[in-house]
Amino acid sequence: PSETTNVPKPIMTTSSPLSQDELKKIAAYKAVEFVESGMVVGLGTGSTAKHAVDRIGELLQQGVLTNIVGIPTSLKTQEHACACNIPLSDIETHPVIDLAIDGADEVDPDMNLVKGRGGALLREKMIEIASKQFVVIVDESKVVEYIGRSGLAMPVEIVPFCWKFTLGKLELLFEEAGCVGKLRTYDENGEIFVTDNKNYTIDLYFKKSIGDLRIASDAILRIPGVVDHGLFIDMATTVIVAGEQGVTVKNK
Ligand code: ABF
Repeated sequence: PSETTNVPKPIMTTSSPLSQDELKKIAAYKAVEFVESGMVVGLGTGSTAKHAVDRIGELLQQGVLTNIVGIPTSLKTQEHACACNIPLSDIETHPVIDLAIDGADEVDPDMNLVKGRGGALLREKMIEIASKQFVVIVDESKVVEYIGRSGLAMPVEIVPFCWKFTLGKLELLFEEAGCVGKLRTYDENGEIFVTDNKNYTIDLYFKKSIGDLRIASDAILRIPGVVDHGLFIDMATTVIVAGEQGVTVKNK
């Protein structure tokens, strides 16, 4: 059974609404309260997770936290965590992670997630699956009734070889959901986005629900050319949502 606690909003300096970035920061700071000295910590990617990395760096600097080992989920996070003087390692050296903190693009009522719009889904999944606790941090705009509800992309990382073939197979798989796949590019000039693992990303858009998430996940992974996808099913152990009314902490 899940447990939900409402924590009062920690920052109330003005009556004006908090920006989305302020909400992300509130969620991130709340998650860092779960970090204890001596822990191996998975460091997420994206603008929300960046606040958590900043906070861990700050607490290390102040001596409030000691002996932390960070496991970055992307090259970008690695660079940023290095700049914050967080000692880093990887899952070959630390195959068991105490706690990972990361953002998400969608969170459903069962704490299933869509991730990967930040382009780092594969390393995120490898690291977060290896984590005893996985704390997801979002502002309230990411909370959805069902996966796909936001109308935003569900990313799939694929090998570059004959990518149009793989894109076609993905569209066919979700034909009934009105799926359209788009190869991710950096910008309108069409330069293809390349992941940290030298792969491509297909963003899938659906007109209808994709139904059972486990069936969808297994079917995507059976397509040759697919490396992994942005559905994170039954992985989050805690979801922290920051909204105008305060912070909600939901545990599995
Ligand atoms: C990563 O960053 C991704 O899995 C997710 O796609 C994205 C969320 O970005 P942001 O925190 O910038 O909204 O966690």
